Amino acid sequence: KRVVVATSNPGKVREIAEALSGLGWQLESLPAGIDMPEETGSSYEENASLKACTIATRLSLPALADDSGLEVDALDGQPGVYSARFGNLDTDNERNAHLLDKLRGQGNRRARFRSVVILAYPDGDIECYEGEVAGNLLEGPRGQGGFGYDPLFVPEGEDRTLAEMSVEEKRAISHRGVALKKLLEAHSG
Ligand code: ITT
Repeated sequence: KRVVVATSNPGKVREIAEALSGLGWQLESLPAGIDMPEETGSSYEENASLKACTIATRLSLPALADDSGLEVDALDGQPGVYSARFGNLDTDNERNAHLLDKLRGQGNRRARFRSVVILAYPDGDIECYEGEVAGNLLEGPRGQGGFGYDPLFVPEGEDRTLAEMSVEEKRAISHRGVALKKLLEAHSG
């Protein structure tokens, strides 16, 4: 079946395509001229549903969206749903530097990524899947893979950052990988 991947983030497109390759769905990116809606919700679930439902209705096709973020214990869970605009900064590098600044001298480096994936249908039906991964934040970036805060984040039980892993390795343990595995299982067999 045809499914639109409703995201403007190329890193998410890559990870979703890899994780769902076994389903045999025809995953399509957003057509030119179709913009993502503004994220006005206050939770991952609200924002994922807003993104998936808006695009599904607009294109009359099933649409898959992810809303995700990084929750840092020492910052009381920030940046959370505001991870994409942390510090009002425009690039991953600037946001990573800002996060390191905020955590300078902080011994508690615990954090987790959370993802809510929603598959919405034009008739209004939705399916919702969640995943999370706990870990620790380094004091400087390592690795070139992934996107966002990946170069700073070492998952629990690992010694490499998510940015030092392949797309397959990241999928096996990441918040988004966990959520997408649930979707995959719900649609296999
Ligand atoms: P779309 O809304 O168009 O999908 P976005 O990047 O704005 O793209 P979000 O609103 O869900 O997506 O923001 C999520 C932000 O959280 C993202 O920009 C990163 O800064 C961070 N993030 C989420 N998942 C991540 C991951 O797997 N690795 C690193 N950072 C991640």
